[in-house]
Amino acid sequence: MSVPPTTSQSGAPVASDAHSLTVGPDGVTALSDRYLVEKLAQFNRERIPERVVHAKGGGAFGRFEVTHDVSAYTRAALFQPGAVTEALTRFSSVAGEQGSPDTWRDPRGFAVKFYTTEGNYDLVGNNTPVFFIRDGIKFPDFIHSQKRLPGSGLRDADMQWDFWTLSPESAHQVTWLMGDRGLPRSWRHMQGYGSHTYQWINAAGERFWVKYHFASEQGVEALPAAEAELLAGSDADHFRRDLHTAIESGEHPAWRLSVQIMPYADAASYRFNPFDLTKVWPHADYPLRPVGVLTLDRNPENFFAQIEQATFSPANTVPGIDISPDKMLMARVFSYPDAHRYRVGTNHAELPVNAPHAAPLHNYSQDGAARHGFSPAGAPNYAPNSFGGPAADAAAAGEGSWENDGALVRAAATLHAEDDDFGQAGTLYREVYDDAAKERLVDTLLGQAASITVDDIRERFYAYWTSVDAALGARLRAGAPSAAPIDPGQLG
Ligand code: HDE
Repeated sequence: MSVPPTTSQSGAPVASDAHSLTVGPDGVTALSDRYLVEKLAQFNRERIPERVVHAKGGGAFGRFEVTHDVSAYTRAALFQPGAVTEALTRFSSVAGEQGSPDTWRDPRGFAVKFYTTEGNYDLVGNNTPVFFIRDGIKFPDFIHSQKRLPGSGLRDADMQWDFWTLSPESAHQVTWLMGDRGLPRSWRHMQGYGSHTYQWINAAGERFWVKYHFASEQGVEALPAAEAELLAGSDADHFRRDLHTAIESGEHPAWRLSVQIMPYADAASYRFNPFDLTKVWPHADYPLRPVGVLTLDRNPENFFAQIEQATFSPANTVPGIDISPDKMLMARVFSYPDAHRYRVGTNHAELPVNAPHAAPLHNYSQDGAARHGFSPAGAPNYAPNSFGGPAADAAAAGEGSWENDGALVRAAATLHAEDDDFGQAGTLYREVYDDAAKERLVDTLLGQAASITVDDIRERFYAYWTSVDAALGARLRAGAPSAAPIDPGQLG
């Protein structure tokens, strides 16, 4: 079979991929062997910084199809009746590094990039509807406590539970994490959530608060802890393989997107702080309304170019969608573009996977490392100008807004009638977890208790779970590990 000649990166055919250029067959290697130097130098630079969280993941392309009319609540083009929008979704774990096992207990990232006709919209959520903290200023500390001890470089249960038991707002999410959602059977068998409250703005400029829910059409299934442990050793890429194989074989995973919609004025008096990321809005208060279906039907052609270099940001909103006064979300819209500039580069948004696919680009951004896009010669690179350059247009931008007043303070958010740190965690345990799920939670927590070595922290661990549910706390304390960790099988 005739094949093209191998070339250098500048396109010139090369003489050999097997022999360096030497003085005689046994002599010194010539530094002038440009191809040898180019090949080794490129190899040294193949890795970019991994994501500091959500480093391990995988993803696929597909489309989002609107199935129900929500135009009364948002003018966003991608949510209009009949709209079909190309999408990219990346799933991930949180604390593990790039090579870590997919099946470690962890929340999973569920990040969707919609290539809409009004620009790219990124909905960067998880497989749980809440989060561990409610103020972004705690995020680096939280992640430090979940990763590795600075001295030994080892992960450490004392550190994890020290942080969690000193941060009671974490209880709801930790109850999700230590339950079945912390070990999904695969990325296909888990839900997705926007988690935060976002703002929708309709064509008349009316504002609404919304929460996003992606319901897996494959069903929601958990991976038994013992099986997860075996897979962690036998197939670290189990979830990545599962998704790739399913799509290759024509089994296209899908999720039904629904939203909860809260009238703008309800926020002030709602029984929970609607912008507190550690809380859900009970569906009885604001029922789910169907919007459309996300289907993944195309594997990446190149994992590094299309998944490793993909940059998802909550800052990427489109007309008719905006953020909300959720302290975590307001921190994220700064942090993500900052992470992208550091990890991928100043012009990360120019890469094909991150550039708009269905919307025109008109702005005065220019230059920067590895820049390759530019405006036509003679086009102005400043505004305002009298040479026909683009002009900002508030009506086209369709931005949201909310009222704010008061002195600058550093303080906890205003408590609403039923705000507390353990109530919704207790409801999740008592009313959502069935008996089998409760047993699996107890199993997991006894294992966690057995790995805590500092008595004070273990005591706080029991108090934390007693605050979630008194019977659960008593159960854990009674099952308190002896010197030798309890074998979950002894739960009886
Ligand atoms: Fe992230 N998060 N995050 N996070 N996050 C990142 O962005 C951050 C948070 C989530 O597949 C980083 O590009 C801050 C909540 C996903 O590429 C970083 C805070 C939720 C992904 C970052 C949070 C998420 C990330 C790392 C507290 C669910 C992977 C590299 C205010 C609602 C997206 C990067 C992908 C990635 C910052 C909390 C989900 C460091 C500061 C809450 C799914 O910028």
